[in-house]
Amino acid sequence: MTPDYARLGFDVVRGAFSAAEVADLRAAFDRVAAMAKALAQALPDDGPPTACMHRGAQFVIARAGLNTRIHRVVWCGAADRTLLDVGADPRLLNLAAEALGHREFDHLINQAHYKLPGDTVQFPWHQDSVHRRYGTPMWTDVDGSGSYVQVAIALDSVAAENGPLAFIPGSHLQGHIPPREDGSLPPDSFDPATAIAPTLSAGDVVLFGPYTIHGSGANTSDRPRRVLINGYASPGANRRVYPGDGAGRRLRVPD
Ligand SMILES: O=C(O)CCC(=O)C(=O)O
Repeated sequence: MTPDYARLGFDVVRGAFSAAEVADLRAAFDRVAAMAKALAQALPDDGPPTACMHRGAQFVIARAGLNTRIHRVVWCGAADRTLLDVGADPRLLNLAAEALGHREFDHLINQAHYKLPGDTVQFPWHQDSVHRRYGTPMWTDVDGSGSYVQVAIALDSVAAENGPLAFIPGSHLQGHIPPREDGSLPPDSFDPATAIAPTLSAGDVVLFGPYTIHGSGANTSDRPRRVLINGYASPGANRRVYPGDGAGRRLRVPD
């Protein structure tokens, strides 16, 4: 575990992916976005975000007139092999190994976030432990420090104006915080004024643990803020079946 990951609950690895690799991932995002657009034609105008399974991935999308709002594409790699393969990239697996202290994982999350200009998509402050179903029979923190790590690859440069991921440094030290009935975190559990939103270049990677409070606001710029997110769990932690063909596959750091 890097010192920053241990102290802050997140860390940034600069230049993990080359410009050519980023170009391939962007092309895959474009192919998946074209699928989302075609699927959205069947949705009512201005309806709520709707989950549609297509080619083994779950598209959570809405239609606004001629525009498609892509909230997320869950297990996107089922729909586009390039995105699945990068989830097994040794660079990511080595980061997960360093964070979790072992070399084998259940690959739970392989998710595309687009945050295109004007799409208003945002992610309120939360801990990923809630999404992993902490506190239910579906999740056990087998290693006592979260048993999960999430790694986001930036496909665009990220700054204040295009909806950066922001983290509350040190918030992971509180462990899991039971959310309120509406799903929000208790206001006394963190101070948003302390948030850090790392500026990223395309190809940088940011990793964070399941107890690190994080979120992101709307993209108010005229350029996208795409990230590919992969999430790895310690074997034995998860008992939930995730949407997507092949989700939850077992991966190992190559010898
Ligand atoms: O893409 C984002 O800005 C938010 C991602 C996030 O909150 C998550 O993956 O848990």
